[in-house]
Amino acid sequence: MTNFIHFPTNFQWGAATAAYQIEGGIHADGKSSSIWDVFAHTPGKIYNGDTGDAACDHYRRWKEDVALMKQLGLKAYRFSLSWPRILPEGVGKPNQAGLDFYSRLIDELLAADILPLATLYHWDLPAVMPGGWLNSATTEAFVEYSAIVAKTLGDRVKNWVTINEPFCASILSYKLGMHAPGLQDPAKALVAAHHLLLAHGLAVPVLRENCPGARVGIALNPGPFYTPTRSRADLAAARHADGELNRWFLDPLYGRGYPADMLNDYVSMGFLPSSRPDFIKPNDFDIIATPTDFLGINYYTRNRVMAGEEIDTNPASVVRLSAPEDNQTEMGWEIFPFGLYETLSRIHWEYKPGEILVTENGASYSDGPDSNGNVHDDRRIGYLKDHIAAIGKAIQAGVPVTGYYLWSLMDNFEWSMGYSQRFGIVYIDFDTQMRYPKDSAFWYRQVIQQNGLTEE
Ligand code: IFM
Repeated sequence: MTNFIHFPTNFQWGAATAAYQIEGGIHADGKSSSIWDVFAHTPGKIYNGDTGDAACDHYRRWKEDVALMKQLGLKAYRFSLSWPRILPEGVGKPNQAGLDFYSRLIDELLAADILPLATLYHWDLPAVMPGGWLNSATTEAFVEYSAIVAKTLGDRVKNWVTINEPFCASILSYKLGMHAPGLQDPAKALVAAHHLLLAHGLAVPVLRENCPGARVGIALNPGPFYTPTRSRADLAAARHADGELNRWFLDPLYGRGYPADMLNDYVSMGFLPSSRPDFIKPNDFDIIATPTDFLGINYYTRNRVMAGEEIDTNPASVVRLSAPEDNQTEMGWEIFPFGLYETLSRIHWEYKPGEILVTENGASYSDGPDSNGNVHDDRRIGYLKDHIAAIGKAIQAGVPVTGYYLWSLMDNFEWSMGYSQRFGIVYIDFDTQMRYPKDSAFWYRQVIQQNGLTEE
């Protein structure tokens, strides 16, 4: 049985990238270093010692890249702005050359009839900001940066994502040390998470004031947790892990403050001095819950967890289980499209965002060009087909999804994994900077043209 899944009219079929992952030009035209420039140049932090110094050279090849997007039939493009390119001091005088770069890119996108969706923060904080996200002054600087960007680019960009994946920018970056700035301090990670959420809430009205017709949201990376048994201990582990990844961010954004069970956990673990620590100011939860126009969801996989031995005394005693080897991408992430349906439905029913964009979804596979320059990435096509079908079914069930941004337009710098992981539908030869659209790119073009796909 085959079944064609139609998507709504004007569905935003797009692809996504982020500044540090593709631009290169790290010190071009007055750009200052970001925390990722510093981190990537710290020995031992990135696989193979890779850095984003050159990346995909998009800073110089942007025109060619927009032509490629047009050739691939994209209706929308999600990219991020580099804060240190626009404000090399973090605050103060904008760097005109940096703003001009994005201005040209946006003009080219609009001329190609491609809707721009700009992310203000995809992790490349100016390195000059003292204390990074531990300092509440960074939230104020972010608001200043948002105003400048909205004033300059907001006549043409109407769709904005404030912060990408605050979980990664706090927990991975300040607790687990895997991302810049590479701290391993759980208490500080909670301070960073709070300031990121606050920066988002403060920026929403500023974007609206400076950009008539702005539509604003934040992009989270939620996902479901599965346990091998339904034992009390395993469910307790899943509750804590779900609280850390999902509810710690969703609850305050939708007016509920931080979840009480997680506040208890963090106090008992010594990560918070009390359930109302000093870094949470009286008005903060109202600011964080400022209504938005859409919620961005980045989804790749589900999580399998079980209780560790100390679960009775330590709520964070969570053991992460790996995916079956025959059902994972090269990131080691399990292929689980139902988890996307589940995540979209859960968020729709529990939090009721007016609109949802899938702001990232995709798979890492290393297939490269054959002697004719063709890249046969059937495994990626299989992954995309099943995940897009899951979105179609969620829409049929009433979830208001209005766009899909495939991660990623092109292979790029995959953070601590460097260039070893390829998520693109366009292959990049990092030696020659040649671009090779993969089979998945032509397959996606057809999905866009047909505004849907056949489910087998
Ligand atoms: O490459 C990243 C992206 O920057 C944020 N979301 C997940 C992607 C794949 O790891």
